[in-house]
Amino acid sequence: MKFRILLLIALIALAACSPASGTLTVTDAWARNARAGENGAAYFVIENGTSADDTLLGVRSDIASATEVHMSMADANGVMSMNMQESVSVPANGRIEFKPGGLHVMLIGLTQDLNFGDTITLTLNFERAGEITLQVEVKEQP
Ligand SMILES: [Cu+2]
Repeated sequence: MKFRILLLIALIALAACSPASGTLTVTDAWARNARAGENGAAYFVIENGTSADDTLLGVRSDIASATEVHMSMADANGVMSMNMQESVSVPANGRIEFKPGGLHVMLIGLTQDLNFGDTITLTLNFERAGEITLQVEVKEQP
């Protein structure tokens, strides 16, 4: 009997510890190296572990004059262009990958150099999950 109670407690503890269960998480963040005055770019993966749709409403940083969400796309001639995204939908139990050639955070007019090994702070604002602050390392594309 005592053993059974302990087992039950252990199971409850395990359930409570399991990570991304029922939450929205942002992982695998990295940023390109760039010089002050240039534009930088940052990438990450959003995983919505909840059963409700969410929306990324915007991103903030304090190291660029403007921080925007862009989508890169190629036209029929293979010429790449970028469109600013007012928001990005993150479906329930869905995964949105920001990566080179696709969605990215554009750091427009960097106010400082971004050197390999540096860490920058990005704040993502979600409709449901609220604000998520990320420490983003400047590094080679993983
Ligand atoms: Cu861009």
